[in-house]
Amino acid sequence: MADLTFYTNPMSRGRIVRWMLEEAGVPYDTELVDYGASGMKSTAYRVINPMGKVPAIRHGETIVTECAAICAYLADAFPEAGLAPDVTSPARGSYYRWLFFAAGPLEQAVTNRALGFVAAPEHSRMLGYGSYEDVLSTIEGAVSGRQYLAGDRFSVADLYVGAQLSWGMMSGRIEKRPAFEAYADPLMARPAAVRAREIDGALAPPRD
Ligand SMILES: N[C@@H](CCC(=O)N[C@@H](CS)C(=O)NCC(=O)O)C(=O)O
Repeated sequence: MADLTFYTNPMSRGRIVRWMLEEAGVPYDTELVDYGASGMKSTAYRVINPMGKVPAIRHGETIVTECAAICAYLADAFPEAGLAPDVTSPARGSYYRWLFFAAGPLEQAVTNRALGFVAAPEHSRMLGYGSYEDVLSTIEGAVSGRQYLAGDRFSVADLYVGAQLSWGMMSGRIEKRPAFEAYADPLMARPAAVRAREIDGALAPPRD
């Protein structure tokens, strides 16, 4: 039994963490959690995540929830994988900036829009993401002409932003833009990303 347990469902944001685990190249056990009362919303699972949601990890005695936090935690817990800029590196600024931007404003703007919540323009001051349009043009500016967001090598910021953009475009929640595709497509072709998709694809229920 590994010291690291990954709680997930193959049809969930857990796919982002699976990719991260495959990039880190460390041994882990997977515990599949079903949607609903007997799985994610059970008393037993709420000990892991009181929100009753996946993904989550347990590393020794440490429990981490929230995709972006899990990925950042794993990068620091397994530094030999080289998935985060050094804490003293100036690239750490861009690393935090885009990781938090994608976990907050980008996710909220895209989800709210997909669900049909339309805020009046005068409410954009109160909304952390301002507007969907501003969020998309900001992230477009960040990725345009760049292979990586933090310094000159792949990091968790790319994994998380790339996953959001790629799966967002695939589901139609994020409009396709050439800059998004040019940035995200090579990330999704990384061997660890392909491996992660294969693992979760095999665990997912067959399509009718
Ligand atoms: N902010 C969380 C979102 C987690 C989340 O909403 N997960 C969904 C699956 S993608 C879930 O577990 N939904 C089950 C439910 O709420 O009943 C993260 O980034 O990890």
